[in-house]
Amino acid sequence: MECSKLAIRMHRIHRETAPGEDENLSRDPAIQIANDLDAYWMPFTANRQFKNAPRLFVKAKGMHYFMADGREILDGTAGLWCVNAGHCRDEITAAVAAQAAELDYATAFQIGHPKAFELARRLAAMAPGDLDHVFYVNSGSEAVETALKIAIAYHHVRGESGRTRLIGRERGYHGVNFGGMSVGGIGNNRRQFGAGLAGVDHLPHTHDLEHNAFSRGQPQWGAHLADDLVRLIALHDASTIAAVIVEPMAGSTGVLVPPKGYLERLAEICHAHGILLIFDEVITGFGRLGAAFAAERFGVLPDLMTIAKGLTNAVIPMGAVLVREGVHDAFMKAPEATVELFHGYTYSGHPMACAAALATLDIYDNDGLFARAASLEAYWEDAVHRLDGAANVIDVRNIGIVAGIEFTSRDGKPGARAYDVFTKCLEIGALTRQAGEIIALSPPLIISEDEIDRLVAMVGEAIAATP
Ligand code: PXG
Repeated sequence: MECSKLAIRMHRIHRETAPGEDENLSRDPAIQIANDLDAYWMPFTANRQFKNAPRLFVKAKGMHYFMADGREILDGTAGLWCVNAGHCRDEITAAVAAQAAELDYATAFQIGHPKAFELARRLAAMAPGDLDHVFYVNSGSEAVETALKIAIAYHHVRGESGRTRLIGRERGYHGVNFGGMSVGGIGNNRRQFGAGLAGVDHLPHTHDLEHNAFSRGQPQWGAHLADDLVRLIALHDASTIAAVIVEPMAGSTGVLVPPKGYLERLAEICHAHGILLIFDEVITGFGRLGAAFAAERFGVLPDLMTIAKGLTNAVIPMGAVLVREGVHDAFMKAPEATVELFHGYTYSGHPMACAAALATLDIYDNDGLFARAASLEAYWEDAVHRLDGAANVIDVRNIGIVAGIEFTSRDGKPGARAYDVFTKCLEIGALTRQAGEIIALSPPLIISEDEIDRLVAMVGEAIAATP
């Protein structure tokens, strides 16, 4: 049965037919399999709420998804901040298909394959400063774990084994593995999982609507919040601190744009105390802020940078850590037969992922997508700020091709209003992303001005229809 029809029947059967109620349907094996919505435990999803009213994407092209019932949905979030070049690009599809036929898999341990080296060279050339070395992983979460391990190991190989402490930031998101969860600053992501890593502390977040509501681009207020690092250094002593990790712009907690001067100050304090600075650019990398990386846009060079998502246009999972020359070279002083870093994954530098990434980087280059994002930013900014006066909206903020729209909460139900706006948007025809009481927008960088207008109009209509 065609996928979309199957999905519609799944929905209907699940809602209307108890098991065994319909003899004809239960004899169809395809339906029996598809009818089992229970087996799939969905990530970051209210599973029972979803399964009572499933939403299924069955196809995508360019700026659009297509739902099981045939409706076209304008992708206002580039999937999950990752499909920066738009969906189902023929060049990537062809590269992945050719790679699957030529070299499906090769171990990355003690043996290489050409595309892994080629991609590393391309990424090093693209990255700012001397972020010239690339360690491959398969996701943003793995990139974060890897960066944290490299930071601690860096101090170890230099004889400063006492530097094991890690500093994150409140409202930071660094994936879901134990290191990333621990340095992350989201209560809900930590609550169920015990104490996490020992020796972790957090900077305060920079979100303050009293000072920064409705800012366009970087807010003026808040650079001084970086000075909290001085307090943490006084408390723990720099000799115990390995690294500070922040997202240059926090994405998943609702688009928290760094105040002017904040990242510069953070870098200055880190460097003065021998602490490595890690930028988690899983969301901000690959054009999202109108430059290859946020580090370039803000003119602040971290020691390590994590990337994923837009690296392959999300076609094949892949992440990486970009490492500065000096950090990498500290590992290269041991005898030649030494494995310098005892770390890696079965799928590090997977040939299919490398092929997808190379084809993706070609598209970014050929279509000039980062420059396109930069040139669209002013139009995007004006468009999203049309929502400034909308009902229950207490903030609209933006940078690059990203916007966050924040709502007042209904009594005792934080997040409920934004969730309703998200579902209403989908009904109307736009995919948005809910984060607490915020709706985040981050469309593919191929979006046209007309599509920006339509996206903002649909979000406006959804807000107006949401009590
Ligand atoms: N770092 C950052 C900054 C991220 O945004 C990760 C690490 C983890 O990446 P993986 O590939 O392991 O998921 C992310 C992921 C949201 C949302 O709602 C964002 C992410 C993941 C899930 C939801 O905005 N970003």
